[in-house]
Amino acid sequence: MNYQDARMEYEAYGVDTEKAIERLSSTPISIHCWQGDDVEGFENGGRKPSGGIQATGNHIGKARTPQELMDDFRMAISLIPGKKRLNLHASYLVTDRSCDRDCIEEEDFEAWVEYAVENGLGLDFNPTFFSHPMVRDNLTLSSPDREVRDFWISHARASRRIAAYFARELGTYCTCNLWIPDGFKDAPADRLSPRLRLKDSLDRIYDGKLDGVVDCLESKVFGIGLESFTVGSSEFYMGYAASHKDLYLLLDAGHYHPTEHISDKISALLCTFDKIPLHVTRPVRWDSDHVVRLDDETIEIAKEIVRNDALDKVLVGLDYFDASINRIAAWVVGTRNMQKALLIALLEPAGKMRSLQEQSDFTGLLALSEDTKELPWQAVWKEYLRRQGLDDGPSWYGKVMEYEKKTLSKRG
Ligand code: RNT
Ligand code: ZN
Repeated sequence: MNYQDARMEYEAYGVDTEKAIERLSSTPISIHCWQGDDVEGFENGGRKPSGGIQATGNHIGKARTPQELMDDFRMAISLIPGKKRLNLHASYLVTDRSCDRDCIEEEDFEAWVEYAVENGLGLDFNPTFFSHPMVRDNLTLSSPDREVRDFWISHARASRRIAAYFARELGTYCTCNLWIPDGFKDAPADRLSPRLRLKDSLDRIYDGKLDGVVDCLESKVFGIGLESFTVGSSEFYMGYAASHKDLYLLLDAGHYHPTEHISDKISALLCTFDKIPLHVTRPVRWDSDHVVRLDDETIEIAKEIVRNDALDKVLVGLDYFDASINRIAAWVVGTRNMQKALLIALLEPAGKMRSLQEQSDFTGLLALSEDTKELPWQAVWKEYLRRQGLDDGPSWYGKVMEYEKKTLSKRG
């Protein structure tokens, strides 16, 4: 179907496709750097992820150096429409200094600022609390060992300063997201003490607002090897964030019980918070971090953002790492799927649906929701790609395969 016909079909439902395209193009997606190298980072030539997370698979062409990761990411974003941000971890520093995580500085990330400017990207940031010898007995900020806690507090504080530096240099906000693996494999005897220690550590980390930094806390339900208890649970961080100014709860789609969905949590948090950072990912049976598909939950997340007029409040970030497939394709497919979900949501006759609900006309609501599934959003998507200077067909995949053949396959 051509775009003009699609536009008219939507008009009959009171939906303006031009507005939808416009809004989609101005909505940034924060793309995670760590899909490119299986979350290894650049310290000591890269460290396999630990701390309850795992990248499985061994597809050729993992990025091994900052240059390779930068090249691969540039390739990926050349095939992704719209506004993009790059989400970095502290372990991706680019430096000749020998500095441990408690001493990282702005200069260790200068190369990324240059890269961001060159490629028109905003930056987001994460302190890295995993894959490091100072993670003792799977504990960091909640460790009973004061030396361990102090080390990680210094790391978090240094990370916030780097986030402020990114915000300053790039003239856009920078999220600084704290996720720690802390937990126990088997049932603990004392759940409270580690949580009180974590609370105390957070008090020492967040001792004042930094310009441009959006401080986030990411909760989790369990990790591999840490199945019985997670110190930083949802309730823990929600209570902490809600009772502190300028702190936000980050929702990761893989960090809840399998029948719980973050799409339902967005409106709940909107009642209290003016920002909601997300990690959109796809849990398959557990927090497996599969590439985001255009599935029901991803669409529902997008609808909850759009219906509640929260495109400026919900900060959409991605978080997955599949090492078993071409990593550039993983970036392109997952990011485009998030964008397609947002487009589908932007094309919903939301006002009409809301008023049917308010009138308790649930038959009408069911009929309209199902009828709108027949509307030609794909024609609008293709038009969007063309306007963004991209092919509207599957040719992107050929380009990725060519890059794999020419570049990725030469890597050892
Ligand atoms: C882990 C969290 C966390 C990490 C990244 C690498 O379960 O989801 O966000 O995936 O920080
Ligand atoms: Zn996450």
